[in-house]
Amino acid sequence: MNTTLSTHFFNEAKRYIPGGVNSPVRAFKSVGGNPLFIKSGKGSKIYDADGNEFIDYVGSWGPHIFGHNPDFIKKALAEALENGTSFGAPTETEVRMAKLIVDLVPSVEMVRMVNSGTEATMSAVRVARGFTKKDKIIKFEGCYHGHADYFLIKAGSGALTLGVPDSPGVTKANAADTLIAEYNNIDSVKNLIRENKKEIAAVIIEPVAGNVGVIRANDNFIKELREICSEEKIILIFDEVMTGFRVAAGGAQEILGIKPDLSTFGKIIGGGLPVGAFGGKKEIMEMIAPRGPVYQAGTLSGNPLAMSAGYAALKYIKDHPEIYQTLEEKSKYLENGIKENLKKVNKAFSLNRVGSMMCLFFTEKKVADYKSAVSSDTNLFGKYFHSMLTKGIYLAPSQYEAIFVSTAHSIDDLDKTIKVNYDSLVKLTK
Ligand code: KE4
Repeated sequence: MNTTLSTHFFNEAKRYIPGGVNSPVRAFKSVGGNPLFIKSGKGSKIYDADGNEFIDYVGSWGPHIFGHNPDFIKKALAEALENGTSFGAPTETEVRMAKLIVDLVPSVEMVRMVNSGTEATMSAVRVARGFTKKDKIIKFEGCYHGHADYFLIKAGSGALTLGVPDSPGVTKANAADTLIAEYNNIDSVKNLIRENKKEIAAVIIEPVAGNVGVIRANDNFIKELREICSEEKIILIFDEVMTGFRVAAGGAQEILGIKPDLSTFGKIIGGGLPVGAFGGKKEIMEMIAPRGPVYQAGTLSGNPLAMSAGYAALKYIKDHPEIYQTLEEKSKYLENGIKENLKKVNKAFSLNRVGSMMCLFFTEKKVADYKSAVSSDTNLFGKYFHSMLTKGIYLAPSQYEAIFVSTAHSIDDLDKTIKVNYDSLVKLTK
């Protein structure tokens, strides 16, 4: 595979940008080799600087549920651009967007738009602390909530991938207020609450973890977590930056049947542009400035271009709820194909899937928490990643990320992926 231009761009990028990338997980560090510089995308395909074509399962890490550059989002953006890019003043599109999010997610009574998932989770924790007048939070080992200081403790995603789940630069004082529980282990939560009586403002959780591979919260666990938070007056925050509008129109909270107090969103709600949001109970959200005393702000929050792309994406979801059935069928088809291949090569690697997000773990352990996830053979994953890549399948360059099926992936795409998966597994396991 010719990667001359990508290599040239990467060498140049490393002179001006730390690690040559603007987000660490893009650098291929854990899988080896150099990242490909992508030039364009359309539907299920992306094309790199050297003209190589790939079936893309990263989808910009989740936003592209309809595939790359769908015409209806392009059209919405073009129309918005005619009016200008940004005003730093309220616009009608923001009202339409807020109403649509409130309409699609029953637990959200009010919502504030921001520019990334990190801003959303960071702000949700701040308002939970302001509302409860308590300082500590509980997060779960392996969950990733963006790069705000108080989350970079036992974090997932790129932090886990690069082996820095606890980042330098996070002060001891900050870390002291973040308590770590074990995913799907309700006793670990009960112990922390007992040891920190009346000091815990919030529990933040990925209701389907997508940054330690893919792990679904067990029904009993998430139900008990909801009950404990209510009893202890702890704000339950569902971080749905990845799962929001991905696993269902109402997110993971719809499929789990649990109502959090606050939810955070990102990715899909921007239609490919930088958008995050946090929302939930009115009495909590009214704590936020200028309505209340908890400060939160952003120059480009609710940006008209981003709102037009995001609104087009969510409006399509509202008007076409059947896409989730389509995504389920396509994702099940891919899952079954890979499971058939694993049987043929006599390998019982774990494949976890929730809707159109999934992860093939290179471990034969059942993966239900951080410990079982990190038993995966990341070297073998790296070889698998490159075997798939050189045959035209672009996966997330990390064992601890999800891959995503979009409505744009055709059966031919899935059949090719299943075939290349088989050839790669044969090569790696003989
Ligand atoms: P951003 O600040 O990257 O928009 O969102 C942070 C975030 C928060 N919560 C969850 C559940 C998330 O998955 C993320 C970001 N996800 C990673 C991919 N696993 C972003 C990719 C990257 O860091 O480049």
